Amino acid sequence: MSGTAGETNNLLLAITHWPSGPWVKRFSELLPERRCVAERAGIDPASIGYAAAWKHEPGAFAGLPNLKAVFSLGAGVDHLFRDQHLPDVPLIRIVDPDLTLRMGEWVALHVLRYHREYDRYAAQQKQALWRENYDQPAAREVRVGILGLGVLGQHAARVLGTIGFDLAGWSRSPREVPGIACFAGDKELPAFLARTDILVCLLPLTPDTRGILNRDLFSKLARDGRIAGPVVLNAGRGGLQVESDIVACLDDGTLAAATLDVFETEPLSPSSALWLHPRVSITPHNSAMSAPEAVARQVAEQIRRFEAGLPLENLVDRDAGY
Ligand code: NDP
Ligand code: OXD
Repeated sequence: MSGTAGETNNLLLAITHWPSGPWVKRFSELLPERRCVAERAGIDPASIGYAAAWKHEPGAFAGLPNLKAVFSLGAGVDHLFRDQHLPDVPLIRIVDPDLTLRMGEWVALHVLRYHREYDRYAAQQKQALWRENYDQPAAREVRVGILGLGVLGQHAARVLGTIGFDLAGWSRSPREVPGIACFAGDKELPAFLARTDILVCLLPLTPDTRGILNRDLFSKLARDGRIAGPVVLNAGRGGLQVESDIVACLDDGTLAAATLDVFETEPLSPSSALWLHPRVSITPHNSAMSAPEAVARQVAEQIRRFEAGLPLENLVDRDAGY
């Protein structure tokens, strides 16, 4: 068995849904003095000091007596909490400029798509039809509301603010962000929704936010906007949305369109009505991929900081669930 009793700082990579090979390779380059393994077999459990996880098998960290921290390889941590046996060690999430920039691109792409009526012109092109729309709103006339004013929400707001959109954001605790009308908590949610034409969801999935994107919420979005009707974008988590409500609200006009990157069940079933719905756009949970190159560096730096006696950063609040 590798890993002698004296070693306690090896790294276990507990990854499903993504290929683990690139992660093992990158971590081994960054942390050459220790073993970085994707399997527990053949390694002394007492030699594992850290774990890095993406949708790990529940129980994967049980029986690791020297485990000091678990790192999520993504910004979201709901996947960690599916494990009832999650050890009582610090949980750390990813805050990474590479990931944040990618999300900003995705949000800008899809907000602009609705604002600039991309689908109308794509349909016209198919008919060789030259028809200008002389009633195009300016970005400042379109109200974008961002659910979740954290790292990703605030960056998306900065990108959209540069384009000129009229911005609002909603968070759990009150925030002040220049250039954004800020709303917080359940009490202020209706006022936020009432001034939102394009809703961008960048919330974490927690017991408080599960199913929040439902008919009741959609029915409170603005209906007096300069675009064709309320639009929803969700790149937070699939568990935030009620997919049957999205389809029904699109069909009865409560929503004009939806762009979804995340789904109640992933991969999205081939039989889902969302795939072929004419007003739904789908991306396969890749709005902001975790690139091993960038994300592994973050984790390796944190391990080195921790071993040098410095505090861990981007700690997860277990009570809040994010
Ligand atoms: P942060 O923790 O930085 O921000 C979360 C925001 O959501 C905060 O503003 C927080 O409020 C708010 N929030 C949390 N709970 C509530 C609530 N009950 N009511 C109102 N607001 C709430 O997270 P990130 O911005 O880094 O990431 C957000 C999520 O994006 C991740 O959790 C993940 O699920 C998803 N994600 C998706 C990716 C993809 O590829 N699709 C990629 C990366 C992330 P407060 O400010 O008060 O704390
Ligand atoms: C994340 C994700 O949480 O990719 O980082 O979904």
